[in-house]
Amino acid sequence: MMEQQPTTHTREIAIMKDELHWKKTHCARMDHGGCTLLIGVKDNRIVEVKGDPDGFLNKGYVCPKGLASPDRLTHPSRLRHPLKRIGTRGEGNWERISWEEAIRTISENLLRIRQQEGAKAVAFCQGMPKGLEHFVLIRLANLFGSPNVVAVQDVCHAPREVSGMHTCGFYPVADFHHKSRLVLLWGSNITSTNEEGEICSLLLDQMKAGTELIVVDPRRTDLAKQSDRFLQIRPGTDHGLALAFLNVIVGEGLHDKEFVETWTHGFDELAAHIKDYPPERMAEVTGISADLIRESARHYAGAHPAVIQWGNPIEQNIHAFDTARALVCLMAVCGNLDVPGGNIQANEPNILGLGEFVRADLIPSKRKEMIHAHHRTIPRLMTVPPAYFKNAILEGIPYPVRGAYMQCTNPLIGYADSRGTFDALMKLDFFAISDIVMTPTASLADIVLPAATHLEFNDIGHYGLGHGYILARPKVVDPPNTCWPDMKMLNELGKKIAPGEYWHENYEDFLDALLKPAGLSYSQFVEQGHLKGPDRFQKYLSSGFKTPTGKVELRLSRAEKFQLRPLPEFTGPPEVDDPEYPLILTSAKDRYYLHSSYRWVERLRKRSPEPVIEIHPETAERHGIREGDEVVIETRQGRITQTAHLTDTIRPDIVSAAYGWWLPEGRPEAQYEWEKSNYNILTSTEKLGRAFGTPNLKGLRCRIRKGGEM
Ligand SMILES: Nc1nc2c(c(=O)[nH]1)N[C@H]1C(S)=C(S)[C@@H](COP(=O)(O)OP(=O)(O)OC[C@H]3O[C@@H](n4cnc5c(=O)[nH]c(N)nc54)[C@H](O)[C@@H]3O)O[C@H]1N2
Ligand SMILES: Nc1nc2c(c(=O)[nH]1)N[C@H]1C(S)=C(S)[C@@H](COP(=O)(O)OP(=O)(O)OC[C@H]3O[C@@H](n4cnc5c(=O)[nH]c(N)nc54)[C@H](O)[C@@H]3O)O[C@H]1N2
Ligand code: SF4
Ligand SMILES: [Mo]
Repeated sequence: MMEQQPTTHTREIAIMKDELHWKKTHCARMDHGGCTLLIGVKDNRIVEVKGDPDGFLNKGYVCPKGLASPDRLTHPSRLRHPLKRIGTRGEGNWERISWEEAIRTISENLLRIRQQEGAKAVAFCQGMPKGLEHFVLIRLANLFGSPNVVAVQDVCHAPREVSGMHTCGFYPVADFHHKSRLVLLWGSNITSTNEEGEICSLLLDQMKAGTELIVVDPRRTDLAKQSDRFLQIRPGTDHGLALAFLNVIVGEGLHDKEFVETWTHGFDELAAHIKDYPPERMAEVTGISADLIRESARHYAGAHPAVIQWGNPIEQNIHAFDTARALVCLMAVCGNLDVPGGNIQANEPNILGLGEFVRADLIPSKRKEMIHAHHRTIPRLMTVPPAYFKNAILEGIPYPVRGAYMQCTNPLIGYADSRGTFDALMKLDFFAISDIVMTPTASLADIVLPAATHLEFNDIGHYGLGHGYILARPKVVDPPNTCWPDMKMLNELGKKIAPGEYWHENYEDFLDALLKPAGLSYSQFVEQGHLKGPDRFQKYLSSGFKTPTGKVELRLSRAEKFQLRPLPEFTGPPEVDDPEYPLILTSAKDRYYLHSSYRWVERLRKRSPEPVIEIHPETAERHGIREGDEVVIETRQGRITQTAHLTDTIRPDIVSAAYGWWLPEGRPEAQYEWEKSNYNILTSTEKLGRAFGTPNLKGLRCRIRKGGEM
C-alpha cells in the first residue's frame, strides 16, 4: 500500500508541532521558588531549561533542582487517578475512582464529622507554602467553619515573622537588592536553600563587589569558606551568641545612638539585662572564642548598612522566640531596620490583601477556637503547630480532631516525632490528601488525589511571603488530563462543603481576583513577569513603628499580658548535657531535594543517592567508623541509620544528619521504609517552646555507633 502523502495543511501542523518554543515562567515547588526560567517546549514536552539572564531575583542563575524540575512531570510514578483505600489503612491496596466520586466521598466525610463533632474537628493541613492553593485552602477552612489550618510554620518563618511583628511591627527581611557593607549570614545556607527567594546569586554579586561576610553555622559551608569571619557555633546556642553581640555593641557604645534614643522602647532595661552575657561567658556556651565574638560584633555594628540573612535554625528549637527577638534587637540598635541594604519592611504591591482573599471576616471566633489558643501561644500565630494537632487527635486536647484534608505535605517525614505522627494519622476517622506521587503519608490516607503541579497550571508565586513582590508562574505544558491543580480540587470541594457563592465557575478566577486592585488581568501580569511594591524605606519617620509604643520594642510593652519574656534571655541550650548521649545532633537541607520531596527524581537521586551523616574524622575514629559505613544514630526518642561521611568541615562534638529521607523504591505496605533513616524518628514533641509550640529539631543530644554492632 502506498504511503499517504500529508496534505499541505497537515504538513504545516507537523512543522509547528516540532518547533521549539521558549516560554518564560518562574521556578516553583522545588524550594520557595523565585528564579525566572526560560523553558524550551516542543510538542507539549519540555526539552530545555535555562535561567533567564534578566530574571528579577536570579539574573540567569539556576540550581540543579531547577534544571531537573521538568522530570517531575513525566515521571512514571506520578499519581494519575484519584484513589480510594480498600482494606485496612496503610495496607497499600487502592481502587481507582472518578473525580466525582472522590469529591463526593471527601465532602460526605468532612460534613459527617462536622455534624457529629463540630467544624473544628476537621483540620486543613499544608506543608511549606508552595503556591496560591495555600491561601485557597485557608479560605476553604474559614468557609467550612474550622479554625484549624495546620502548617509547619512553627519551625518555618513564623518565629521570625511574628517575633518581628511584636518587636518592630513588621517581618524584617534581608534586602539583597541594595548594597550592604556587611552580610551576617546566621544559620542560613543560601547557596543550597535560596530560602524565600533570597537567591544566593544576589549575595555572591555583592561579595564580588566587596561586601564583608560573617557566617554563623556549625558546618564550614561553601559560604563559610568564602567568608571574612566564620563563627562555628554549637547548635542551639544562637540566642546566647546574639546576646553576646548585644553585650559588646551596647557595652562599647557602638550602637546607633540617635536611632536608639528616638525610636526604641526599653533600651536602658535591655542594656542592663545584657550585661549578664559577656563574650567570655557565651564563649563557653557557643564554643566560639570571646575574641571572635567581640570582633564580629564590632564589625557588624561598624558597617552600615549591614544585613542579617537568618535561617531555619533560629526557629528550630524551643528557644525560637528568644533567638528571633535577640536578632531583631540587634538589627534595631545598629540602625539597620528598614534602610536600603538592611533588614526591611517590604512594601507589598497593590493586590488583594491576604485577609480578604481567605475571607478571614467570616470566622471571627478563630483566634479563640484554634487548637493552639488553648496552649497560650503568641498572638498572631494563625496556624496550628503540628505537635498540638497531633495531641488533639491522640489525646483530645483541647478537643478531638477526627478528620483532615491535606495538600502539599508529607507529615510522616516532616513533623517532629514521626512515630507519634504515625499513630495520629492511623487514628483519624478520615483523611484525604493530594500529592503528585504516593508518599509515606499518602499511603495511610483514605482518598489520594493526583495533583497537577508547577509548569502545568497558572499560578502566582510569593503571595503572602512578605517579601514585597509576586511572581508569574504561567502554565507551560498541559498536565496529564486526569490530574487537577489543587486550586481546582479546593474550588470543587468548596462548592460541596461551604456556601456556594464564595466559589468560582473556574478556579482561575482566583488569580484575576488577586490581581484586580493592580488593574491587571492574569495574562497582563504574565507579560509583566512580576509585580513589586514601591521601594520606600524608613517609613517609621512619618508613621512610627506599628507596635503599641510606636517604637521598636526592645522590651515588649505587652509581655506580661501575653505571658511572654519581656527581654530576650539565654536559658541554656535546647537539651541539657547527657553523658549517655555525648554528641550534639543537627541537620541541614539537602541541596538536591526539597524536604522529603523528589527522592524519586533520578537526576537528583544520582547527585545525592543516600542519607548521609557528617562526622568529624576524629569522632569517627573514636567510634571505629569509616567513610561509607552504616551508622546507627540514637537519641532518647529513637534510632535510625544513615551512611557515614567523614569531614573536618564539622566540629568534633557535633554530627549533622540528613533530613527528609524515605525510600520511594521501598515497600508501599511498609510506608516506603519511613522509619529507616527518617531524622524525625529522633525528634520529640515532649518539650515545646511556649510562644510557637516549636519542638527541638536541631541541637539534640545523640550518640552514634557503627551499624551492625550492638
Ligand atoms: N527534622 C526536621 N524537620 C523539619 C525541618 C527540618 O529542617 N528538620 N524543616 C521544616 C520545614 S522548614 C518545613 S517548611 C517542613 C516541610 O514540610 P512539607 O512541606 O510537608 O515537606 P515535604 O516533605 O517536601 O512535602 C511536600 C509534599 O508536597 C508534594 N507536592 C509537590 N508539589 C505539589 C503540588 O503541586 N501539589 C500537591 N498537592 N503536592 C505537591 C511533594 O511531592 C511532597 O510529598 O518540614 C519541617 N520539618
Ligand atoms: N535545597 C533545598 N532548599 C530549600 C529547602 C530544602 O528542603 N532543600 N527548604 C526550603 C525551606 S521550607 C526553608 S524554610 C529554607 C531553609 O533554609 P535554611 O535556613 O538555609 O535551612 P537549613 O539548611 O535547615 O539550615 C541552614 C544552615 O544552618 C546550619 N545549622 C544547623 N544547626 C544550626 C544551629 O543550631 N545554629 C546555626 N546558626 N546554624 C545551624 C546548617 O548547617 C545549615 O548550613 O530552605 C528552603 N529551600
Ligand atoms: S534556586 Fe530555587 S527557585 Fe532557583 S532554580 Fe533552584 S529551586 Fe528553582
Ligand atoms: Mo520551611
